[in-house]
Amino acid sequence: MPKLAICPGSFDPITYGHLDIIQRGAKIFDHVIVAVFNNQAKSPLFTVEERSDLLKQVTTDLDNVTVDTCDGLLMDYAKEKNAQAILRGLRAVSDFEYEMQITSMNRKLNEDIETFFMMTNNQYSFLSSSVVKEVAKYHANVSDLVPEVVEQALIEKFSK
Ligand code: COD
Repeated sequence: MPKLAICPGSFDPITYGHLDIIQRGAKIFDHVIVAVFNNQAKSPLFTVEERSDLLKQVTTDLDNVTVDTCDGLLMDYAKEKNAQAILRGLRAVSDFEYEMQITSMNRKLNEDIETFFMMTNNQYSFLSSSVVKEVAKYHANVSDLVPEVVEQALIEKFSK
């Protein structure tokens, strides 16, 4: 049976750290669905549609990756798609604690779907969407942190 993984996140906006996890995951799984969640707790800068549009643009070369938007519980979504796995990235110990909590809850909700973690590439271990937004707000160069279309979208957002 083809192995399908859901790579969920806020992606507000997508960074090279996210993209690295998606690209590496696409080499392991037959298909990866990148699911953009409307995580209101994080007061997003970009709408779900804007975030998913940016993701689509930067993953066009990955044939086995699709992008979708989602509201509601991750495990409901994963079951609806018949996914076998959830794919997450790990940067630091702080990520680990948060992921342990979420993974335990997700396993309670559906124990048939496994969560897989991939260690960040060293060069992206400090990278987060929050850091990117913080520096882009002050018009600093973020070209080595995010793809060009994302950099342009940030410039537009912060010029308003
Ligand atoms: N290197 C490697 N990985 C990275 C990097 C980096 N530089 N930056 C981020 N990542 C990883 C993150 O660790 C994460 O795995 C993924 O990329 C996405 O990151 P974010 O920050 O865009 O997304 P999150 O962590 O805000 O996503 C949280 C969810 C939206 C997945 C979560 O809130 C959720 O599942 N919501 C749905 C509701 C639900 O089911 N809740 C039940 C759980 S209790």
